[in-house]
Amino acid sequence: MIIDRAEVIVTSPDRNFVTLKLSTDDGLTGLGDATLNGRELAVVGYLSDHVVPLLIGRDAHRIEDTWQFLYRGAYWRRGPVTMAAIAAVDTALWDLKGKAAGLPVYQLLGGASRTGLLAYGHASGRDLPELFDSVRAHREQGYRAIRIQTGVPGLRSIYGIASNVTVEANAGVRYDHEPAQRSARPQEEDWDTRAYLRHVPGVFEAVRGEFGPELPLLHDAHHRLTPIQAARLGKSLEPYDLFWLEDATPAENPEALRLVRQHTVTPLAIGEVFNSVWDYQQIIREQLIDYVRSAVTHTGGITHLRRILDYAAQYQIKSGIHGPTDISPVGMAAALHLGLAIHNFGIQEYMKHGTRTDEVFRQSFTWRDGLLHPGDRPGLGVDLDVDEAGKYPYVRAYLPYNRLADGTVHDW
Ligand code: EZ4
Ligand code: CO
Repeated sequence: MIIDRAEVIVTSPDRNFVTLKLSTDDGLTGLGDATLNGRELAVVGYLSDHVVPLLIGRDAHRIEDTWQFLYRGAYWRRGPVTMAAIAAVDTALWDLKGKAAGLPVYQLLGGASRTGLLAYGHASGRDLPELFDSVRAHREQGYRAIRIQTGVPGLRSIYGIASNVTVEANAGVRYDHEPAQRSARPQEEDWDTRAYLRHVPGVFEAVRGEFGPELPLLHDAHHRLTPIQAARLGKSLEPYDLFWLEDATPAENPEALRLVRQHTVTPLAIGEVFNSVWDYQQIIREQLIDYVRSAVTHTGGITHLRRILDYAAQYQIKSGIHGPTDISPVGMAAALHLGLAIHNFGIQEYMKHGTRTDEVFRQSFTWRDGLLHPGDRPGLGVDLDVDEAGKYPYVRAYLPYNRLADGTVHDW
């Protein structure tokens, strides 16, 4: 199984995706997701200019060796661009190995540890009536766990609220919680931490009042709080029994979670912008978190995320693999195979992709009774329709950013 072709495919059906496609001399193909939201072309360059030439002629069975060769061999280790590129190679090699063995990837990882993966969706609303409608719509779609994001009075637009994009290039396209917007420059949003901290507990009180105590509820603070603010939020949300509070503080300073932990028993999740086991080392060892949020796509692939999750398992820390729309169907499939196999699965984030995306990437996962399953086709179970992908060239898109009332740039 010698790699004789490697192609980097960029397509933008509903949003941009970067996919690595490896072909072997015995006629098999494998896919890996390398999408880095808002910085897609950096990974395209890393792969095309520096990695693809090294892959031709390699034995596709040697997954661990290829991982170590790309990681240690680059000398410049870690970082989102490098780790997304390595992830794409690693994922494509697992896809190939599954196809060569005639087995779905989860079987290669040890087999199923459960019948399906509990998944949560993203409900949001600018106000309570809109939020309640969104929660109801998600329950009708079968979701058994729901993330709650809400508008804050006085703030125009903030992270996590579905909106109709008004920029000309994308007029009329509804992005359900898809923050990257197609435009020449990033959108500016506004932020006020005190207003947010005052507003959010009342929203959770109302949601519990409307939907009862059993529904698992999640919330994402998206790195915007200081440690003491995050501690206060965690404490004020305790009566509403959150499944988790996500990204309470910025990722650069993970030991900030120590202070948060001292003050609240609200479970903590972090890691969507982490990219290696070393980012997690201290907070897993000190048991400062409850859920690991990394995506397969941004954390060096199935091989490396498995390593992080095995380490986390020793401390009763579980998976909460990142699954927003910027993870392609290939990256999602990798997450589902990994989540089905590991013992310390927690929950899987699941946002539906648009119909054009589903025509480019033909998937075989199932969604039944609130549970996801990757399916039983050999490999990852995703086919890329190259002709369909070719209809949608790259479109420049950026994530938004925040400014405070006085004009200061704030964490988004
Ligand atoms: O903002 O994936 O929990 N999910 C998230 C996402 C991230 C986007 C960034 O690309 O925080 O919505
Ligand atoms: Co998040």
